[in-house]
Amino acid sequence: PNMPNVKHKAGFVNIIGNPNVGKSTLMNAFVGEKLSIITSKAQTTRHRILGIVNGENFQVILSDTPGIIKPAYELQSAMMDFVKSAFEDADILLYMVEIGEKALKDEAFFEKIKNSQIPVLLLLNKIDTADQALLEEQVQYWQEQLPKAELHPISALSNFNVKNVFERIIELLPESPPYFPKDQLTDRPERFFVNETIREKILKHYKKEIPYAVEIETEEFLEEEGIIRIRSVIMVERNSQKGILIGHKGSALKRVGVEARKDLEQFFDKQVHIELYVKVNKDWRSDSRQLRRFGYQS
Ligand code: GDP
Ligand code: K
Ligand code: MG
Repeated sequence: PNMPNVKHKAGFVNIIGNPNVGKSTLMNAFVGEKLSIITSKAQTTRHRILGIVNGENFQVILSDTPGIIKPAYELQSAMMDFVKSAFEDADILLYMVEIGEKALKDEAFFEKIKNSQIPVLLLLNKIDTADQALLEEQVQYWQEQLPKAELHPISALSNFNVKNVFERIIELLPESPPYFPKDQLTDRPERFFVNETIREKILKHYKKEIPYAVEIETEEFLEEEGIIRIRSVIMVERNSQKGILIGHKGSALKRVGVEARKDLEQFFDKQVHIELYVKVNKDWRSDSRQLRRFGYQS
């Protein structure tokens, strides 16, 4: 039921910060669904992903973004364009840092945050790893670094103080009608979550450059009664990577498939059949046509 005398609030709340500080973990905590994949490796998140939290009188449109890095190849430049766009349309910025973090990997980004005209919530994450003395020292340090920002110590992983931050976000949101239908959870199609789930398993099980050289394309997503049938291609940059990915008698690839299927069955709440194969797509990471095709450039 509508409450006619309460104004509706809506806006874009964009999470930015260095790699691995916990941005995707926080986004999932807010949304209550695993929209963003999480691993201990940097560059896990490659896209800007929207997670929408709807309430009767509000719509919070969260953006998870890749960690801020200095781009070394074209894919990484495209990733940083997603971060830049997150600065441009934000109503509220969530700048996330982690306990013990000091180095500013990109001064220009930091200056932008410092001089931001929109509200910045400075989220000091992973406080579950700090004792009282370290926490106090860090709070003081970060408040000095960004005097205008409103600092909130949190633990995204153990959900500590996350609810308070969310309530503060709602207070700060501008009055606006919703931007998306109120039953919508994200801007991404189902195939995107299939691709990301597979990529998460590859990040988990392969070392060195393999995870950074893969891109996933889901060619088939057939929703039948009681089952979803999925066929996805894993693209690598070189033949040598193909062999590593598949493994002895296909064992390594099979493990990826089994684990991805389990996660996707939970995500879609339905039985899933998944078929994976590997293809070489030479140097796709530096090829702007390929990058466009995979949704990294507009
Ligand atoms: P992102 O790269 O900023 O998106 O970071 P992720 O969300 O992928 O998390 C990076 C790593 O930090 C993962 O291993 C997370 O489990 C871990 N992590 C995230 N939040 C917390 C936290 O509050 N406490 C601790 N101890 N670990 C966290
Ligand atoms: K990560
Ligand atoms: Mg991430």
